[in-house]
Amino acid sequence: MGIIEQASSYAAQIDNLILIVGAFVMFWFVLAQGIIFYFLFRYRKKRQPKAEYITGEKHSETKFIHWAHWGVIACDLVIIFFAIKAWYHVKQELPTADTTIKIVGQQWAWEFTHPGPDNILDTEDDIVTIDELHIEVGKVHHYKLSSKDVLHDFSVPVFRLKQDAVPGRVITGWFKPIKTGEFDIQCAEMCGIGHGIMAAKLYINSKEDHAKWLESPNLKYTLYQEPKEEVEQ
Ligand SMILES: [Cu+2]
Repeated sequence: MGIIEQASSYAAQIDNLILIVGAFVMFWFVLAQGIIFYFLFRYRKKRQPKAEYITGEKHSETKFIHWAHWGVIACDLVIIFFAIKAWYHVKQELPTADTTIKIVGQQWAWEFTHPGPDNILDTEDDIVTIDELHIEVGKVHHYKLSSKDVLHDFSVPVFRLKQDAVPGRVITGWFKPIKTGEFDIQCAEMCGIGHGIMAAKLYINSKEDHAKWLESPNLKYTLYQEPKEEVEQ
């Protein structure tokens, strides 16, 4: 559904929630407009030349407000129920990780640390990239999100995922990509003059392609690394 593809396991759930809100809004909009136009037509001057003054205090009159009022509250309860369910699934639950990545936001780029072929972070074979994230389809990914400077927001529209990066904190979250392809990542929190161009690419690959990339990650940008001091024997 929708204009933007659904590429995570929970994308459909988020879309359905928005659909429920849209359906309720549409229902009340059509109903209210229908009543207005019905009255406009029914009590037009030709049929009702003399206007009546109604104070609107009788129960038979107030019920038109109260019924609609309770109806809207009932819709709210349904929305709140599904919203909490979605929130709990995306932000509170943490399915067991198949792999864990590190994401660091900074003015104005994203730095991704992939665990490399051994699938363990903070080891020699980690692959650090700038503005490109390479992941494998169908795997549950945990991410450890942090920021080097100011507030950023890690936003992946095809995942229906947004998570603030807060300086001084490491925030853990998860996603499970369900289709391969090349998608957008964008910072979604005003973070300075370069905020608008703080974008990155997400590459969701098949198992085979991802294994190939791990073997030879041809990187567009490489990080500057302090040259290792050679110890003379
Ligand atoms: Cu930003």
